[in-house]
Amino acid sequence: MALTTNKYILDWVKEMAELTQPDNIVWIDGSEEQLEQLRREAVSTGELIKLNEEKLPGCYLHRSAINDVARVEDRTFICSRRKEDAGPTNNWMDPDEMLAKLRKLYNGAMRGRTMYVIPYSMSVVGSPFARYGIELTDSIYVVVSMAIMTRVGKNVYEALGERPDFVKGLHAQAELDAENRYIVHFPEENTIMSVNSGYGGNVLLGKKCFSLRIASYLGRKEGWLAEHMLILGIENPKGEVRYICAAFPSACGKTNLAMLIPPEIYRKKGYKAWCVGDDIAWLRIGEDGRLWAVNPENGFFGVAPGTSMKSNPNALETTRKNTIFTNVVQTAENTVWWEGMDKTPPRGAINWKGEPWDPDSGEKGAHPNSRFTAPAKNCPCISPEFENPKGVPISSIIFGGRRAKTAPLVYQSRNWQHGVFVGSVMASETTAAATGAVGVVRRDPMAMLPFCGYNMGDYWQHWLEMGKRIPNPPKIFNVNWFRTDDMGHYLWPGFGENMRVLEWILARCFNEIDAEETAIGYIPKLGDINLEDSGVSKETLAELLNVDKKLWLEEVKGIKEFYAKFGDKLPGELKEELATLENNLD
Ligand code: OXD
Ligand code: MN
Repeated sequence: MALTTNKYILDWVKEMAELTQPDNIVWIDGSEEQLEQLRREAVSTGELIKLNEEKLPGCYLHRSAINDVARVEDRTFICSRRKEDAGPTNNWMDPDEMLAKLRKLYNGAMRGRTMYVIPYSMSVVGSPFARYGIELTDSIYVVVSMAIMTRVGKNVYEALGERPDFVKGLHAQAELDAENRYIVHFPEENTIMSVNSGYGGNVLLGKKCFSLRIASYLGRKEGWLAEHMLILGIENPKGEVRYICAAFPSACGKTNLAMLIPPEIYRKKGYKAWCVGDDIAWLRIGEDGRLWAVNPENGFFGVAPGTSMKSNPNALETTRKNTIFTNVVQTAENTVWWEGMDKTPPRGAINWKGEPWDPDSGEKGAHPNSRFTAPAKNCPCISPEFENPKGVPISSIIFGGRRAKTAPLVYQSRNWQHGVFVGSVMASETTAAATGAVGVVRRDPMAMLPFCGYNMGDYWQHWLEMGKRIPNPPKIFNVNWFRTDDMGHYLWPGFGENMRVLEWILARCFNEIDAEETAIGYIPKLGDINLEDSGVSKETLAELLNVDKKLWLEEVKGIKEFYAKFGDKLPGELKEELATLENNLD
């Protein structure tokens, strides 16, 4: 029975059911009873595998189809009415043409199946930040995963009332046909359509599709920002908590930084770190003139491989109950394993494809993009402010990527406009070879390349406009944990040691410390990064902070090439900043 009287929802569900023709429609109410019943049903069909209840209570394993294991950027579309509104970094098709194509794929796609109607909220239901969505899906995996990643429940209907401003999301697994897989956004219609996939990033529509692509579009219209950023609070010995947001491309350690454990010398002094979010931040200007952030999600969809007691004990602890694992190794004792968890791969285990696996075969047991979907409240360092509907005030925005050489360990932009420039030219390299060969640079502005729901040039302009409206804006920095020596060895230990850099950043934000000016911005004075017990020498720090003008002139060339794609949409302010950089390097 329908759980709402909202006419817009009822009409849309009816229309989509007529198109996809499910045998049944089940309205999800968010109750534990209903979710448990669905988990049982999924276990009976093999869609979920119940894991060892003693070792991993409430945990399940899911295997996606072998051809369906990652986000598909080449099949992801922004179908705005005008092509120029999608811009040069997005795939675009005329919305009517795309709809005609999709209708054929959805036609009868749920025959013999059940359509689940999931009401969900991004952010705390009823809060000023909250935005609501309804996802229609024929996958129980999606229902139970959405119940971890978002706030699912009947109260969404109450909060929405009779209003039409919810995000419509339609997902059908159809044939899981990779040739006809589409992840499509109609920003002007508040609509997302996903077909022929069952992989989380393509089908948990609250995440990338809504909270970044649609929300970035809404943010521009309404004067706020939806960003691919973690949110972290650093508590000092006086008990003050200062918050940062940080944007890094995939595989640059966002979840690790979000759950950072400060080094012992900091813990002894009373420093603590609190995770507010690991992937998405919605940012608004507060009444006090600062920028405030909420994490709209309610869980973590983290990459499993590499997560260990050493790299991220908090993440590992987060996954010890009520978690859904996707495409990891299933051990003989019905627990999970992945590469990088420890040094002893299990014997007699089953690989991500569901086949018996021999660790000596040279084949990986877990898929490199295997995932955990875990409730945020499981995280040992989850911030007490996680549920605060107002969010947290942001002192610093940090951009970063993986650069073997060019970018120093840390530098500060001169002001907001320069900071937007720094974010707009963000880049990350494919992993450098051990010989020190430099990888291929991919530009990934603000780590939003695959997630910006409109023209990236307009997006930069929006950032610049926001800066003019924030009386007390966060200071903007760039970090690079991945700088290497000429042999290709990392110079910086990373992980918890990154606290040392955050300490400098926060001290800069509160005008507690001086800095040195360079051609690219401010860098720390050599004595101002605490190296006690870090194993890093002052000489190494000097190398980490070195700004090589020759490399930066090369960088300028790359930026010019990238900027040229945006034509008239490139804001004049960014052209100015590029010219200033070039001048400073002369
Ligand atoms: C990503 C993710 O791909 O967070 O960025 O899953
Ligand atoms: Mn992400």
